[in-house]
Amino acid sequence: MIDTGGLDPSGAGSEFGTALAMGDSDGDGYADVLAGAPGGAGRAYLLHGSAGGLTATGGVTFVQGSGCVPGAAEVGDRFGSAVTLTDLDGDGAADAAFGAEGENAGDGTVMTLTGGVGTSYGPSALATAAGQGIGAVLTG
Ligand SMILES: [Ca+2]
Ligand SMILES: [Ca+2]
Ligand SMILES: [Ca+2]
Repeated sequence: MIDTGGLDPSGAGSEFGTALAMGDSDGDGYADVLAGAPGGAGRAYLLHGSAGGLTATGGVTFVQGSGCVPGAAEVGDRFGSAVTLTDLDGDGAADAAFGAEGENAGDGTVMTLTGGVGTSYGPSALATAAGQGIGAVLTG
């Protein structure tokens, strides 16, 4: 049982845990867990590892349009449909990436956070057709 403290992923239909990824996001040597909850607009939670296991202390909730996450949270976006926690910029700390398979009426998008900067990749950036549901699956 993970203590998620005040992050409250338990709302009905949140689909918490649909996607899970592990990586060390802060370089402290303990693996952290990124969990997607794509129900509704969708969100994702970062829980930090510690000597005592996963903890909600210092946990972060990611929502589109909040902090450095690009876009706006809209029902059906399914932000968090897939997540990865891997080092995208080579600085030694894992970076979060999120799929939102329902973004823009099913076009989908992949968002990355590196160095506090969020970037969104949709069909035009990835040179794919519309309506493909980009971000349904991510591997990293
Ligand atoms: Ca860590
Ligand atoms: Ca959106
Ligand atoms: Ca990094």
